[in-house]
Formats: sequence, C-alpha cells, structure tokens
Amino acid sequence: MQVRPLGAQIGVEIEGVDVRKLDDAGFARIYRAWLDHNVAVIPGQDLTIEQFLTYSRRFGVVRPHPSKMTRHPEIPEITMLGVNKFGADGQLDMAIYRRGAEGWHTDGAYDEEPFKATQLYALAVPSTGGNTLFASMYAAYNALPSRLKEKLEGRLGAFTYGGRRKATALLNPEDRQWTPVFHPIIRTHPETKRKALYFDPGKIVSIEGFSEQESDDLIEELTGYMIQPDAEYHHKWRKGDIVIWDNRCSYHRAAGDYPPHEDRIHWRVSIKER
Ligand SMILES: O=C(O)CCC(=O)C(=O)O
Ligand SMILES: [Fe+2]
Repeated sequence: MQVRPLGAQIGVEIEGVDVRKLDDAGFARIYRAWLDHNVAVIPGQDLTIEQFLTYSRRFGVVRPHPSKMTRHPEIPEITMLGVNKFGADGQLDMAIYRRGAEGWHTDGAYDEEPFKATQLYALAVPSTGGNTLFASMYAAYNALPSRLKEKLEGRLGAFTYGGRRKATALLNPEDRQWTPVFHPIIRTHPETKRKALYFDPGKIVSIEGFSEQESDDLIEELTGYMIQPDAEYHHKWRKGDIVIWDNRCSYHRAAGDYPPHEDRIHWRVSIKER
C-alpha cells in the first residue's frame, strides 16, 4: 500500500489496494489517511454494488439519500449520478447533468446529523471535463479574521435542503418541505478535534442571533472565505476510482462541464456516523 498526499492541505491517494480484500490493519491505514487529508482516492477498483456497499459500511452507516428519483431502482442506499440525463422529450435534464455543480457545498447539512462522508465509485468517465473539486474547511476556518471567529463562536446556522433558493428539483413534490436544523458554524470535528468552518451557502437559511440583514451579510462574507489558496484538490476521474470525502471538514462541487452526450456515471453512497 502506498499513501501519497495529493494537495498541500487536502487529498491523499492510496495505491496498491484491493478494497475487496482489505484486513482491519489495512483499512485502519486508509481511514487514518482519510481523516488526515479529508479526501481519499483509491484507484483501480473493480466492484459489484454489493462489494461497494460492504466496503462503504466500514466507514459508517450507509443511508438512502432524500432524492428518491435518483436512487438505484432496487437498492435505495445507492444513488446513481449521471443516469437518466435526457428526458422523454430528449431534453437534457439540467438538475441531473449539473447535480452538485451549482456551488461549493457540504452534503447533508439539512439533516439533524449531517453526513459524515460521501463516497463515489466511477463507472464511466467522459473524455474531458467532469472533475470533482474539493476544498478544506479547516483552511477556511484558519483564514477567518479573529473578528469573525469571535463573532461566530457558539453561533448556530439554520440549514434546509435547497436553502434560501429552495432548490429542490431532485426531490419528489411530497418531499420538498424542510424544517430547518441547526449546526454550529464553527464546528469541531468529532475525530480530529480540529475546528472547521461548517458552512454551505446553498443550504444555510440564516445564522441565529443576528438580524436578517446581518445574517445575509455574514453569509455573503463567509462565502468568500470557503476556498483558500493551497487548500484545494481537483479530482480528474478514471474508471474504477473510489473517492471518499469527509463532509465534516471539506467542501466540494462538481465542475459540471463535460460533454453532455458522453456518459459520466457514478454509484454514490451517503455515510452517517450512526
Ligand atoms: O458529481 C460530482 O462530481 C459530485 C456531485 C456531488 O456534489 C455529490 O455527489 O455530492
Ligand atoms: Fe455534493
């Protein structure tokens, strides 16, 4: 097993691994590297859905995603990315094609207990474009001026699926009502104990304890701190890659720029602490 950092502050690649035949000591090395680098890439895997799920469950509890229309028809824990891109009328469905590409975000902030991790397995990759971009929330926190750190310490953000824009196209109509949940904006990672800027401009509704105007201004200001120099990693996919990211300490987005008539297909799981 070779463990190689990818970016200065985020990303690690682990080569020489077959995740179907990994003992506890081998898995512990991957898990540690992932905690230390926020995003772990394991290339060259050849998996069935069951093998992907079995491996994913070593990280936590795999939960079905609220977007029912993009779930695998028989296996609700698997979300299919890039499938059914074209509607019956032949039109490109932008919600599917641009899923995750509308902005930097963290997955599952709309849940009482946000997703610990998201893991993707690449089945088909386009000839160009279609990268996934990652950035460190630790770096974002570290970059905040002390005035902002003090102002936000102990403050809660209110989050929903779709946030202020109510972007809910991938949800069934009966699933579009969300009650806000609250998370500290400055969140201590439960395992690394490091502080991170836990924030998502597309899901946050408000920051508690401020007027609506102040809260909107703060949201705009924080958006400007999310991405820091040297704290990004851009993943160019190869078929057979597994990539897992830690939603408690990283932001991500899809580049969303690949030729729409080419396939870009992943299996995706949402992993929770419990
Ligand atoms: O397709 C991608 O590159 C990532 C999409 C995304 O945001 C997600 O799967 O959570
Ligand atoms: Fe995402």
